[in-house]
Amino acid sequence: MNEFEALAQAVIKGDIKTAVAETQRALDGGSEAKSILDKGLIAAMDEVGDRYSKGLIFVPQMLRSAKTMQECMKLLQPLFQEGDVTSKGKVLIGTVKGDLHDIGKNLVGMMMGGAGFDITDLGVDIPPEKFVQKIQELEPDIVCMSALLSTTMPSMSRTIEAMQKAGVRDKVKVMIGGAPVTEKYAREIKADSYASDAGSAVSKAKELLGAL
Ligand code: B1M
Repeated sequence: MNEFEALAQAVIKGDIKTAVAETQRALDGGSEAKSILDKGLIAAMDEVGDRYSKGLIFVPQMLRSAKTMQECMKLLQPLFQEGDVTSKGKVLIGTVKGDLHDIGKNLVGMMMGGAGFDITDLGVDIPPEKFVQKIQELEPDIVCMSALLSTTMPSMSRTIEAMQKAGVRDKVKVMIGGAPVTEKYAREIKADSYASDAGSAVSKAKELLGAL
């Protein structure tokens, strides 16, 4: 039981009103946004995933919890803004083809945006050719890909191959992440970097661009 137990329970139940009120209460009580996120919201989504795996809940309940978390994140978003907001580089981000999970991707985009990167978010279920088209159009410094399903991870590899074919692979850095993704997988598919969470996505992006 931690200080965000009531918040976590509200997210698990998909009770938006209580969850938003608990998030506000935690902020008013002086809790840090990062602790609320990690110990309250993300911990709750892990529990939701466990309950789904055990057959205790089904997709509609997962969806409701996701919506609840997203509403709470709206309150936290302004607090992830870093002081120095001079542009650190252009980032293109999206969840790969076949995958509809966007909470982690949104969190990565939110934190990178807060740290001064210009973010273009392509959304979810993004096919390789769409990534390529947007790279040609926007000339980003970094392309971030998210996947939450082991079945959609190969879309990351296919996107890198499509970038190679189109002659744009060497023009951008590629960073990948998402729950089933690993450092080893990033090396296998020749991505430039892997980030396990949104905070490290920011520091890895800064490293990639030498903007530390
Ligand atoms: Co889905 N789902 N889901 N789901 N879902 C998981 C991922 C699962 C692990 C649940 C489980 O079985 N325990 C499982 C995947 C198993 C696997 O393949 N390994 C699963 C499944 C099976 C499915 C469906 C197939 C279920 C079905 O229909 N039968 C289906 C697939 C739909 C599809 O995508 N085609 C499905 C659907 C859904 C919902 C739509 C209902 C909903 C998503 C709603 C939404 O995103 N708007 C949903 C949810 C909510 C989950 C869980 C419960 C929570 C995901 C989440 O938002 N976590 C999830 C279980 C879990 O993860 N514990 C589960 C919170 C979020 C902050 O964490 O996204 O991991 P995460 O992001 C992290 C890091 O991974 C990293 O940073 C973030 C934190 O700082 N990160 C990056 C993420 N992207 C990054 C990109 C980067 C860097 C870091 O770029 C550089």
